[in-house]
Order: sequence, then structure tokens, then C-alpha cells
Amino acid sequence: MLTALTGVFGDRADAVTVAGRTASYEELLGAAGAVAADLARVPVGAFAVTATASLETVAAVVGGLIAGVPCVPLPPDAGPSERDHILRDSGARLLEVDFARRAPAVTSASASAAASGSAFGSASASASVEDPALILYTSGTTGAPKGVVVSAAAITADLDALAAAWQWSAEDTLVHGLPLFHVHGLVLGVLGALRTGSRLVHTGRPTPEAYAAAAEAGGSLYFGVPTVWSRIAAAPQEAAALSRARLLVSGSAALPAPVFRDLERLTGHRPVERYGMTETLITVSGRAGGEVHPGAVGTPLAGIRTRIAAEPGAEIGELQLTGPTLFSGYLGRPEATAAAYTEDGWFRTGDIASVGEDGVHRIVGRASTDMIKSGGYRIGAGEIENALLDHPRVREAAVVGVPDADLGQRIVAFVVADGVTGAELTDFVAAHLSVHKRPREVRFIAAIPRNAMGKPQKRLLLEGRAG
Ligand code: MLC
Ligand code: AMP
Repeated sequence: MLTALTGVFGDRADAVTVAGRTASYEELLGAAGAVAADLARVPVGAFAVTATASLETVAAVVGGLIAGVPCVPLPPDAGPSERDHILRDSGARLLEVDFARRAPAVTSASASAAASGSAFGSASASASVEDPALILYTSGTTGAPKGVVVSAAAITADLDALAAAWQWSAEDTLVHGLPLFHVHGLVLGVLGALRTGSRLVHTGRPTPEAYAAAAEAGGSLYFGVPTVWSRIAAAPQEAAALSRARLLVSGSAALPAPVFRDLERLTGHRPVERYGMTETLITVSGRAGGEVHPGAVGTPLAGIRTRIAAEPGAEIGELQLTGPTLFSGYLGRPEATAAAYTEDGWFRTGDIASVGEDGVHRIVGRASTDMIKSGGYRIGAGEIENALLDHPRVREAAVVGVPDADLGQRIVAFVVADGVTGAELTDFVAAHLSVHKRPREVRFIAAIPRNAMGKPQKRLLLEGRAG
């Protein structure tokens, strides 16, 4: 998978920069080799790393691929409940990485010869469903996050399809500042660079200033979630610096049409949108050099088939898909894995979409109000509700996502409680789960409206029809 580390593109002193620190491929391989040696010394089924935006996280993930041991990237801001759940559920051993510690035996020359396969070899030669590379924790509509097992084969298939769609090559310098514990920042944003041989500049945080500064340094390919792009579009000077780029790519949530147009006006680029999920990786995208339109996420990538499960006569319905980029299952949850597929074996995305006559896909919404996308993060309402109910003063809780100009959706918690403030409840969630899962607003009400089955009627809450 990690073609760049076999030396075919040569080495360069500035191959990988993360949050201001730079390493060559040789240095990265040395640090990753030390991680792989650690994993070989005490065999484990999976290992976890606190996935800060750092060279250590990159070395850990590469080390896991060399050793053939799946990596569980932990959100660095995860509170004790979320951290304990992930470590317990995955059985992963938490590993500390010291980037200065190198295994001299692993060099780019020996890597291609010695590597057992999945890290460096081609997908077909080595990786299989039994060969997990990453276990990514992500929210469902209810309960605690599930571990999504992603194979090396799925990752290589996806990266190669994306490289073709975006004309992504070793000539590029990839720039982004996204978190390294999700598909966008980690799979595309790190492993994508190490497969295509493009130089990587991770800016630490995805701020307009940092993206503009990287443009001065030769950035050509830019990744961002819509919140990042809308903040750049609101900073005309920084946006103008991106006119030197080759391609701007948006994903993880819908890019609002006004942001698309502002970016085009300020940078001269029409941003390419792509659509994906943790369970499927990226499956549908616009093409570099192709026609792109606001609100459209493009056409299926090579190897992906899609269909719309619509009621007779309707043009929109659930997007379902099959292809080589799909996950291997939810860790330890065969029922949940089975429930994610239709009887005839298509993955149910839970997203509502339409497909035009030209094959261009548009995502028009989600089937469930319990899945919230805020700042590009996927957040299950049930997980936040459970965290709120753990507070001794909270008797009832219902969480919804409401439209937000900056975040796409913002988390709003309706609670029945007394003797506690909204700020205290926000801090309580931020401390127990992750900071990005905190409600941005807490509204106190007398009772949660429920239907005859006792299920919260969230539409009434969203429409402001609850007292
Ligand atoms: C505020 N803070 C608090 C707090 N309130 N901390 C603790 N308790 C509280 N009550 C602090 C935070 O710690 C942080 O500090 C600061 O406030 C800002 O936090 P924020 O407001 O949450 O960040 P924000 O600027 O809103 O983040 C926007 C964002 C972020 C776009 C940078 O949402 C982001 O990185 N999104 C990317 C998500 C992503 O990668 N998704 C991909 C999923 S994969 P400090 O010190 O840290 O500043 C996927 C597949 C696909 O979807 O298709 O790609
Ligand atoms: P996650 O598992 O965090 O990757 O979240 C996946 C979800 O993000 C999908 O099911 C969609 O709801 C949403 N998503 C990703 N990309 C897009 C996009 N380009 N447009 C609209 N929604 C998107």
C-alpha cells in the first residue's frame, strides 16, 4: 500500500510535514520500523495510538501496516468514557511512539523486499478480508461507537480509484489539517500521500491562514470538510492564495452552494466534491478536469456500483452500494454488520440521494434524524443522550442536529433537569466523550414529547413545538 516508502519515487528531506515537523521517507520508515518491532515483540490483536496531529501518529499507522497489526486511532480529545469504551471494545494495547527511536534495519531498499505484503505490496497480492489495517470507531444512531474494520485491500482500492479520479500523483503536494483518527484525514490524507508519492503538508489545524501559507510553499491538492471551506471562503485574502493550487476537494458533509460559488470567485477553482463513509471509504466523486456542479457529488469511482432504493415512482431514496472499498464488518458485532446490508448484499448507506441521467449523484439528506454531521464529524444522537443521562441532575434527554451556517449542523440537547446549567452539561459531555461531541446549545424543557411507544418525537423538537 505504501508505495512511496519503497523508494520508487526517490526520497526527499521534506516528504512528510505534520504540524511543523518534517521527515524524509527514510526517517519515517525508521520510526515505523521501531513501532513494528515493538508490535512483534509482544504480539497483540490490535494496538491503539492517541492520534494527535503528529509524526508519531503517522509512524504508528505505518508501523502497524508493516507488522500486519491493525491500528485503532484514538481521538486525542476523547474523555475517559469514550477512551475506555474504545480500548475495551477493541482489546487494543495502547502504544507510546517515540519518533526519535528508529529501527535501522528498515530502509526503503529493504522495505520492498522484506515487507510481508500488506504495507507495501499490491492489494491483490496480499491483503484480504482477514487482513485488517485499521479499526475506526464511529457513531451509530444509538449506543456507543462501533469499530469499523477496514482492510488493506479496501484502502488500496480506494486510494487508486481516487488517484485516477483526481489525477493525484507524486507531482502533487497534498495539504490539509484534518484529524488523524477518521477516514478523511488519515486514510486519504496520510495513506493517500504515502501511496501516490505526493509530498504531505499537514497544517496541524485546518485554518485559512495555515492553508494559505502552505500554498506559498507549493501546495497543489487541498482537502477540507465544508466547515473548513466556508471559513476559507470568509477570508478572501487567504482564499486568494489558493488560486495557485491544482485541485480543491471537499467532503465528509454537504458543501453549501454559496460556499462553492465564493470559492470559485476567490480562488478561480470549482471545488470537487466527493462522498463517502467510514464503512465504505470514498465511493462517489467529481473528477479533476471534469464538470462539477454545486450540490453534486459526482459519479461512482472505479469498481463501485450504486443504486437508489426508491418507492415506485419516486426518484429519491436510500443510496446503496457495492464494491471493493467496503469494510470487513463491525468489530465483534455480526448482527450489526448483517443489518447494514440488504438481503441481496448491497450496503445501506442511510443517505438519501438522487442520480441524474448523466449518472451524477446528489445527496439530499439522511434517513435518520439521529445521525448528526457537525463540522464533518459524524455524531450519533444516542451516544450524547446516554452521556447526558449519566449526569445525576438529568432526567430526560433528546439530542438533535439543527442547521448551522458554520458547522452544517450543530448539536442541540433538549433536557429535563434542574439544579444544573447548560454550560455545565456541555462541559460534562466534552469531558466524558470528545470535545467535538459537546452540545453547542442546551434547551431546558418540561417534558420530552413522546409517541405512544415512548420514542422521543424529535420532529416536534426541531419544529419548536415542544414546551
Ligand atoms: C470549546 N472547547 C472546549 C469546550 N468548548 N473544550 C472543552 N470543553 C468545552 N466545553 C475548545 C476545544 O477544546 C478547542 O480547543 C476549541 O474549543 C475549538 O473547538 P471546536 O469549537 O470544537 O472546533 P471548531 O473550530 O469548531 O472545529 C471545526 C473543525 C472541526 C472544522 C476544525 O470540526 C474538524 O476538524 N472537523 C473535521 C472532522 C473530520 O475530519 N471528519 C471526517 C470524518 S471521515 P483547541 O485548543 O483545540 O483550539 C468521513 C468520511 C468522508 O466523513 O466522507 O470523509
Ligand atoms: P463518516 O462515517 O464520518 O464518514 O460519515 C459518513 C457520512 O458523511 C455519510 O453517510 C454522509 O451522510 C456524509 N457525507 C460524506 N461526504 C458527503 C458529501 N460530499 N455530501 C453530503 N454528505 C456527505
